[in-house]
Amino acid sequence: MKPIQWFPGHMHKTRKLIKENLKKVDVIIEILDARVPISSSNPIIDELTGDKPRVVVLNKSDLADKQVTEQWKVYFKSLGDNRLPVEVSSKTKENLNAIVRGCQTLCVGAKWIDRRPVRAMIVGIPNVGKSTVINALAGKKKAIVGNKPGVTKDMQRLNVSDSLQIYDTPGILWPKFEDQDIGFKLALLGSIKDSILILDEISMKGLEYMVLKYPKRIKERYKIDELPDDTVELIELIGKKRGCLISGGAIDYEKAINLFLLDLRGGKLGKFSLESPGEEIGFFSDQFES
Ligand SMILES: Nc1nc2c(ncn2[C@@H]2O[C@H](COP(=O)(O)OP(=O)(O)O)[C@@H](O)[C@H]2O)c(=O)[nH]1
Ligand SMILES: [Mg+2]
Repeated sequence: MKPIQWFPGHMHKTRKLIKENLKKVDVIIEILDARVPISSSNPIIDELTGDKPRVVVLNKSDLADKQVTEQWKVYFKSLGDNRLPVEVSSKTKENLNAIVRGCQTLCVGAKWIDRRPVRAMIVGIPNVGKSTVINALAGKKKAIVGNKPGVTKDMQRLNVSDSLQIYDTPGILWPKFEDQDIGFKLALLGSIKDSILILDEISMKGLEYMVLKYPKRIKERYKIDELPDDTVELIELIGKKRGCLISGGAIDYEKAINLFLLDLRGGKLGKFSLESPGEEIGFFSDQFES
């Protein structure tokens, strides 16, 4: 995965294209990563779409904390009648039909509903699973996978069924930049490569978060009875248990933290979410303590 460069010119063009194309659709299908529904949202969608009905897709639910995803559904529902949150996994194809049903539900009563399919536009930042969703919905029909960073293309149209027609985002949408915490969470999940230089520090924060939310998993995975308060000490313990050593027998911290990161991303620590409704933002960007 190459890092994506966000040029103001492209962002401006995408914004304009979305605005134009919004007029042609009845519904927005907003794809979010269920583990980070706020951090994986794009800031212009709320601003541009107004009252347009929206299916809020909490995708990758196979990786997310089920209980937290439930809370997110309640949260998104509370934002208004024009939003319909659904929880899906486009990878395992679980509950995919909820997207199709959701589009229908949001258009009940429309005067054209018996005459033509619902037209929906799929939007979302890179790596939330747009292509996987489109392909899964398309079944054997052909759809395009993969992003070409910075390239704005015409909308791709796809007939999912007699009742639903979907269009792909006309351009690449960017994550929220204003908050460092957001970039850190996306980097931890491997969804952006921008913050790679401080990935070790971000991983430490990730470990701290896991200890806070899912202490049992850490204990079980690394066979540690009592978790130390200090994260550096914990890394040391993990390194010791897993034989992450440099010559002379000292702990290889980098190797140990990387092991944790691979475990986290590889699902070895179970399903987890990195944000919950009402939780204060700032945990991940908090000053890294040494
Ligand atoms: N576990 C899991 N992985 C997913 C899911 N949806 C997409 N992915 C993975 O996330 C990555 C990005 O997906 P992609 O469809 O290319 O995202 P896009 O950039 O939004 O089009 C790929 O490695 C997918 O296999 C899902 O529901 N569950
Ligand atoms: Mg894609």
